[in-house]
Amino acid sequence: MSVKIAIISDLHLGIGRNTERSEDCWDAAREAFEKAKDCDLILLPGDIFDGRIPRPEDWAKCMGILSNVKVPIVAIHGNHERRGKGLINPVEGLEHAKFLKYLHCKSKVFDIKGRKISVFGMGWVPEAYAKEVLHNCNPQPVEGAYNIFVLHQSVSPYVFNSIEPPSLTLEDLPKGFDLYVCGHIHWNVMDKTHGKPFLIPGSTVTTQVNKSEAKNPKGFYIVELDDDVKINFIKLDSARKVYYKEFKVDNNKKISDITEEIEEYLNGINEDKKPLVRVVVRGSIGKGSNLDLRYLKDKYRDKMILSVGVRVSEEELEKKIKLLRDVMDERVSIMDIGMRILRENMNEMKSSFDFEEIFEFLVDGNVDGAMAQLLSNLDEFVNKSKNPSVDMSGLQRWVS
Ligand SMILES: [Mn+2]
Repeated sequence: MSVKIAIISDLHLGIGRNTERSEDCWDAAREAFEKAKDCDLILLPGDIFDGRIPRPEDWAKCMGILSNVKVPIVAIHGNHERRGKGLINPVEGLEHAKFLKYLHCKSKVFDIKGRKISVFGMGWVPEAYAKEVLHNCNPQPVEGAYNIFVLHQSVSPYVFNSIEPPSLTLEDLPKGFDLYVCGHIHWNVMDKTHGKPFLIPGSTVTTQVNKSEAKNPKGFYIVELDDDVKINFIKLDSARKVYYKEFKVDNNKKISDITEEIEEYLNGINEDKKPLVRVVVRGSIGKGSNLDLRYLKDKYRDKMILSVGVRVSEEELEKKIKLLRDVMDERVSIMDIGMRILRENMNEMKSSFDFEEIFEFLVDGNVDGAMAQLLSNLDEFVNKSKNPSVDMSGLQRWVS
């Protein structure tokens, strides 16, 4: 008898609230679970929720969906759900309510139709630490089981965000597993490592309108274990179509020609459900030319959800704009940039502070926790500080 495992990743429940797309993540989640209902096990490789502190409305809807699932669910947390030490992340929250089994640096064996299925899970950690954490976890396959290894990281060559380079490559994943599964990346991938399948289902909902997401359908995997292993990608019909197109311009092109070209392209798009359309204009235009395409969004409002990017500038400036855009698109980058700055500053002060812990307290708005952590290290800090320019008077006020 065959065993079917559904792998549904990056549901991002709660994304796009108060926008035209607020129901998209829920439509996708409902469709995915509906299409997975004859499966025997459901694997969620992180970013179930879009936020680390979901709103009650999102909890309620999510639990409504999960409460209809009759088979075991196993999950890890993604970068969107990670919280500091000692704090409960929302995936753990779902485990407390018995909706699923939560794994972080551990495994769980399921007995399904007389077969042993072992899942080893590692939730998201900042990319810089992924290799070390993986090494410390020391994942081992379970003998006599079908062994699945699941994580939520960039795994080179599959990189979510160029700001945060991966420390892991496909080759670094632990040997001896039958199937490797990765969340985090929002487009679907079927590759191999150590001679076994490496699957990225991609997100069920479009989070960024870019080239990769435009040419790649939304959906999830069903892995069917019989005498052999069958892997099927199940497309989601509820997903909005995504269109992405770049227009090149140069100094010789007239503004009216550019707008005409873009409108011609937009006029050719016709979908029942408003598609997500992104148009990007690149190149350089003559000094003083005013390329303002904001009117397009209103003009096509009834036909599509349109965003327009105008990237006409010199190269160095363009790089900086890209960095800013990436930062705006992905919250984790801000966290990582923040953490990097904090770490650099603290290294400069030659302190032995646990900057990561302090940063996590700050991210969670727990200023008291951060302060307590600072104060507990203060004596050591004062003794060790070799930097006479550090003004300690402000901090010492707190301990006196
Ligand atoms: Mn994600």
